[in-house]
Amino acid sequence: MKTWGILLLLLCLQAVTYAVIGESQTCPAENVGKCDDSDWEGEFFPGINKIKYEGPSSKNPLSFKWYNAEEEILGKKMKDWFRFSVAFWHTFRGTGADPFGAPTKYWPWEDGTNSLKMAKRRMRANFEFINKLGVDWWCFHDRDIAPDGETLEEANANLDEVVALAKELQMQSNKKVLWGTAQLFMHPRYMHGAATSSELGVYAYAAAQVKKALEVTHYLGGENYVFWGGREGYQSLLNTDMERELNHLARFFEAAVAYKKKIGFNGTLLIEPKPQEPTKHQYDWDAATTANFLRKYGLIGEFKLNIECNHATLSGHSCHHELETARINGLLGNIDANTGDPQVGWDTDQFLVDIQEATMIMLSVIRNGGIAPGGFNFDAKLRRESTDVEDLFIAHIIGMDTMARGLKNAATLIADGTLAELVRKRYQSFDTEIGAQIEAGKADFDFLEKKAKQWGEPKVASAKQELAEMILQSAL
Ligand code: XLS
Ligand code: NI
Ligand code: NI
Repeated sequence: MKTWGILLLLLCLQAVTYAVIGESQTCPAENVGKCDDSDWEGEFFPGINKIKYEGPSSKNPLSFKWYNAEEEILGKKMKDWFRFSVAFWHTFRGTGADPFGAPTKYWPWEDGTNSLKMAKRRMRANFEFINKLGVDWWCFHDRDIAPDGETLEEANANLDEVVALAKELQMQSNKKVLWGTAQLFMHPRYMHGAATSSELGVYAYAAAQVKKALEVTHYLGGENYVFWGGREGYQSLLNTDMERELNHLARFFEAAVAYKKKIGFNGTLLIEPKPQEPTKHQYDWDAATTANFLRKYGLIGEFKLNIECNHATLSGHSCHHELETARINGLLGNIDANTGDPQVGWDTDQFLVDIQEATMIMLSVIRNGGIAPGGFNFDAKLRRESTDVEDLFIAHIIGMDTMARGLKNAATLIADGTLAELVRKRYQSFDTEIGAQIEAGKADFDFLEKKAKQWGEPKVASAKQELAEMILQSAL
């Protein structure tokens, strides 16, 4: 009763706020005139220069303390280890709105509309942003960068117009698309899912949308294409034919592979696991579930995985676990670099600032020999309460600095070798003739029983977990 009362109050408050603020984003006083000027093409971030590396002692928030793009670590430049990318949907479409509150961010270039003119201006802002930040890549959904249409034809025409500008800006700046994707979760038609919708027409519409998104990603020279099945799952098994939905999903992916080949798109197709949210249960639950799905349907050679750290923890794993699962299955394709909050149970999409977590992530990436043609996409957003334009830069800078520290620490650990030696020692009983026989699949149960009787009770050594933790800390 009490909870309902509070909820009702919050909903009323929200309604009032919307009514007061109206269509939310307006042009701030100091920019009036500028915002409605259709020719206004920036500068969007006046007063912010190109972000430079100033070293760990710098107190300048608009500088890198650890990320030094050209510095070589383990034979590769930092920028090539990471291939950092800005996520258009968070950085340029994130408003700070949440289920209880109206938008909090009013970027000076926004005019409060979702017009084509606005879409183009935002695209210019994106390029100025990545240029100043010194990031070479960006990622997008079709519907973030261009307004939807009344019809598929209209939506495609809108997309073409914005993509043409993006192509021009890419050529001027030498920036590239890390991955593109189709937004198959926002529109009400996708309420039952896209490829797993119970409605045939929705399946077809989703196919048409992915077809177009693959084309534009290819046109923009994208190196990957992502499938995140936000609504490919269920709310109740009572009304769901799970087997049929999974079969449909596999057919959808097969058709995407065929179309990719047809248009000569050589980018990697990536599936991004997530256990739930917005559905109660999402089919691409985690890396292992997705790998099993790909194997069952004979798609394993055609896809890799895009591991998102916040999704990893939502599925009850660490990011390191998901990366290792992907890596040992030959499926590590890309990282959506973000993190959750240990006290909050949803996808908070925060910038990753935990140095220990970053170190573990980089251990996986180094073991994988890097991550190209994938990269590190900042699928992360400012907190609702962070509302200054410079916060957009600061958030990405700390995200990049944290990963750089992770890389340096992981390189230190590898050069030091103590941790690897601890692990090697744990398994050394298998570095024997009989161990080799077992690992080669040449030891049957009769043989092993004979050995067990001959050897008697085995001696079992300590796992040395605290020592391993001590070694890790010495590198941070
Ligand atoms: C949502 C996902 C989404 C994908 C792209 O949780 O992380 O942002 O990365 O559709
Ligand atoms: Ni993501
Ligand atoms: Ni996410």
